[in-house]
Amino acid sequence: MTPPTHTAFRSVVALSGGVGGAKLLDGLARALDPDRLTAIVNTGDDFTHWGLHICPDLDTVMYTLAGLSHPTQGWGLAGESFEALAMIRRYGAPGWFQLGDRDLGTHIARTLALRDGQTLSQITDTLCRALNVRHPILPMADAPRPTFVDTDSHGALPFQDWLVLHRAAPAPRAIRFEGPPTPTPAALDALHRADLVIITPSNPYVSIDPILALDGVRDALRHLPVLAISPILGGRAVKGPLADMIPALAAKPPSARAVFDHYGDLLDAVALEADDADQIPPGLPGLATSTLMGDRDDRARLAFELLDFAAERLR
Ligand code: FO1
Repeated sequence: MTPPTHTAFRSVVALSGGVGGAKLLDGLARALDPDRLTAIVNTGDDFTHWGLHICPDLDTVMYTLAGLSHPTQGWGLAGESFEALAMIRRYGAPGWFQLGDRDLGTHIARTLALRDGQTLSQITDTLCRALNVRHPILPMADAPRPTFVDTDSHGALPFQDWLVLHRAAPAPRAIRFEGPPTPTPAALDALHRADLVIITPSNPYVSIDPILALDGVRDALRHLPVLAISPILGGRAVKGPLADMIPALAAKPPSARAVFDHYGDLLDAVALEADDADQIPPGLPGLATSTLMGDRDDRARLAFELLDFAAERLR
């Protein structure tokens, strides 16, 4: 039976990157009606590939909320085929980024609409409606704002080159964002209307920081209750390169505490894996629970726990 939706907050905004953020959003979307939840999604990972505009995090969130995402990989579509990729590789063209055949339809539709002069916000809304995603998914910015990873061994690498082409092997020295730091009007408006902000368990350096670095976002958050969920469990990242990035960028071992310290005084409460309860920063309310989010019910269970906890401790 579907549990009743949560009504303690009028307007929850969740800041999200790809896979971890998308899973929690999936749970939150079951706990909150569409007029009570807005996702602001990182677009720093976006890039042009095969002449197409690819938005990995927006697509991961959109496919996940549509119930279409790949069950184990997290990104891409379930039951995807890769015939176009095989052909591209046969021609010796760049085949390091795995775009599936159906996924290509999304990138083509988006690229055509961008060429027609639509904004990324408008296009994302159209794509979400077509996939029956009812909760608003907002790109953090309409103009490109690409993330670069500065490395000693390979110089400055565009994010997907670093993550996928080089398998995140070159140690990052710094993370940089280029392009105008202008949030979409809708994202800023959502933050101004919010009564709770959730920082989902995404990578703080390359998924959440790009959002926090936009004009007006940190200022808006300072006036709001902010709850962050750790993407590090028992010193390891569930997915992605974060556990190696923390020592490289912050000179400390990977831990939930290192993530919370990175966000600093923006946070009003934290949630983390039960075994990591000793990592709750002193003076902050902390929820120690199971944060792994296996199936969809587990995601909803965590979402309700987080909202109950926030209602009790942050209002
Ligand atoms: N990640 C990979 O590690 N390898 C890939 O070939 C790959 C393809 C891909 C295609 C579409 C998409 O939406 C995401 C894709 N991702 C791939 C994931 C993506 O690079 C990262 O997970 C995100 O940018 C990080 O949040």
